[in-house]
Amino acid sequence: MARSPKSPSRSTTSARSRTTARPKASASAESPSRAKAPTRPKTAATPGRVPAASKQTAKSKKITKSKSGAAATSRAPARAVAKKAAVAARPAARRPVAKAAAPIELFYWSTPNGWKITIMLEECRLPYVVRPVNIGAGEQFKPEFLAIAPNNRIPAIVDPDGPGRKPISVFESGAILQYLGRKTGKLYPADERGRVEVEQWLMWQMGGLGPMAGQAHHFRIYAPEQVPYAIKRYTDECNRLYGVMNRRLADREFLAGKYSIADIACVGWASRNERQGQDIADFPHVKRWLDTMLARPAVARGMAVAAEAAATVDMKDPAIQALLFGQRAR
Ligand SMILES: N[C@@H](CCC(=O)N[C@@H](CS)C(=O)NCC(=O)O)C(=O)O
Repeated sequence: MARSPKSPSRSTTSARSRTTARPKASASAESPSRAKAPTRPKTAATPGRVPAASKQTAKSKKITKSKSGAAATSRAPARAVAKKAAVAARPAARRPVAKAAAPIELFYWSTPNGWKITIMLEECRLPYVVRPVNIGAGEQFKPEFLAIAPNNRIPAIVDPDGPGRKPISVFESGAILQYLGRKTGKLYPADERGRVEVEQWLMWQMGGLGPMAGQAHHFRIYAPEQVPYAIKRYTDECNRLYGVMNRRLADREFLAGKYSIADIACVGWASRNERQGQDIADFPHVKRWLDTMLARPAVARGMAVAAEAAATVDMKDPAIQALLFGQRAR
């Protein structure tokens, strides 16, 4: 589906700041441990599009390779300089205007599933605009949101510059991470072995850590009645999953070896380990990984997006609980 619905919520949060103003320091997506100056995402990463700049570079390189004389290699830069000077000499109104990439629309609420996407967008330096979907006010049931997210759950995105340079919408956080990874070529390896490593841990989060931690939060914190069996069941299952993660991280820095979308999928849920009844000191490798993750500027920025709005929703309010916890087929 390629429709871009109007925002379910009236307010758009930090659209301008998300697409323009950016904090200065950031670690790059490819090199997790080194902080780099921020770079705008390269449009070359967009499928089907070769930006003018890279076409020119490729052409210049071809000339250099196909002709061996020094004169031949130096003519191309000279021509480029002359062309640049001619363009600069034109009146501003006649200069070609660089087309900025249209921002991705992110249908979002500040939760561990929503953070996966803000973190990925921040890591990839992709321009985006936040469309808040207040799940405490029932905005996830608005027809315009359901048109792109039929499961009435955030997050979802609309990318105006999708495959074939046409808009595309994507729901389910794992599918969105994979889409953005393929689109940018970042944090999701293209080779089959690397991809399988990432996908195993991404699916482990989607089918294991996320749902089990969600149930632990529900029965430990939100459920209107205490159900000891359910509390024990989901606290134990989380404990087992943290054990799996701890063993995995004992001999590698990140879940799939290198930093990837699998780590991004897990960090929000793992950051809430106390709410799941876990003592992180029991899982020293998870703790080391979590500290590394939370120290990444893009992770901190992603988890901070529209946090104030979500904090105003009282999850213990019976009306909100009825809306969120009493859902049946519609
Ligand atoms: N499997 C989905 C789960 C998304 C999900 O559970 N989103 C919650 C917020 S964390 C939501 O939108 N809840 C709204 C509701 O329960 O109606 C994904 O990973 O995208």
